[in-house]
Amino acid sequence: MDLWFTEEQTPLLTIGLKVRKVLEYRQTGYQELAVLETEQYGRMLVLDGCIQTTEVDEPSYHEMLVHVPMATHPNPRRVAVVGGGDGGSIREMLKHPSVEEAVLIEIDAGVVEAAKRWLPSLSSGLEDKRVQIVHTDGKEYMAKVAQGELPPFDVVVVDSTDPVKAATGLFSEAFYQTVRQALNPDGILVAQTESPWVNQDLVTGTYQAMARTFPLARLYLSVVPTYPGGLWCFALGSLGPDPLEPQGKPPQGPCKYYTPELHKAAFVLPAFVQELIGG
Ligand code: AG3
Repeated sequence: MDLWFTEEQTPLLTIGLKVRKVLEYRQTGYQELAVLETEQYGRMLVLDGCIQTTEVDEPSYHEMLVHVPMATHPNPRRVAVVGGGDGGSIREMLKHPSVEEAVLIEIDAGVVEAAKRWLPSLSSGLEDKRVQIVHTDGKEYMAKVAQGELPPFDVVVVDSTDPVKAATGLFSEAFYQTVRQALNPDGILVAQTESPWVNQDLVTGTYQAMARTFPLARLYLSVVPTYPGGLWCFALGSLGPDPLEPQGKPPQGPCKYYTPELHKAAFVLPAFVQELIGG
């Protein structure tokens, strides 16, 4: 049988992957969740029709999202992931031996359950004793940290879906300001901010919001073949160290994508991306 999954990345553009098997398909209460086994990229998590991650290309996303801020910070001990219920970002954070506590704030318990069942290569770290999983809205959780009800973080990573539903507010300046208040001195925030080919206004808007919120803001890139446009942005805001001069240590576990050289190279932007952020 010829079974294909198609994501409509924009009304004018699709990506299609041949599917070997449907492993799970259900409504979680928050969203429509599917885990599909694809011929090309291994197992794949899809939420509301949008590809979130595949076993094969996920390192170029999770390693760059996480190791750039974690190697920049001199000593990240208490860290958080907002979203990221598949566990890929937490797995990468645990490659930094300085980490004492890693909090995963994922609104949808269904995503964590599916990842534990079907995506062990991503979710393995979720059982680590340094990890705490909280199923609540990331904005509400960070507001509590900002108000001093919960202890602050050294590094916060926003590993969200596209700006839809509960994730919309995670791309706002108000949220960045809340996270700024939830950080220790020298703290760093990184957010995934979509594609410079297909989400140009969003890339400009989120970078500018980051630059208004933090004394230092930078944009960097990776390549994720299954995401719209392939070329992918991350916006970083820092209260202390500059990612161009990392103060910490590289990850202590094996990486498929990240290297200290690539860390620096990721900040070298194509002309059209420089233009998007007013450079
Ligand atoms: N977060 C970013 C996924 C965005 C993909 N967008 C799309 N396919 N339209 C992924 C979460 C992985 N931990």
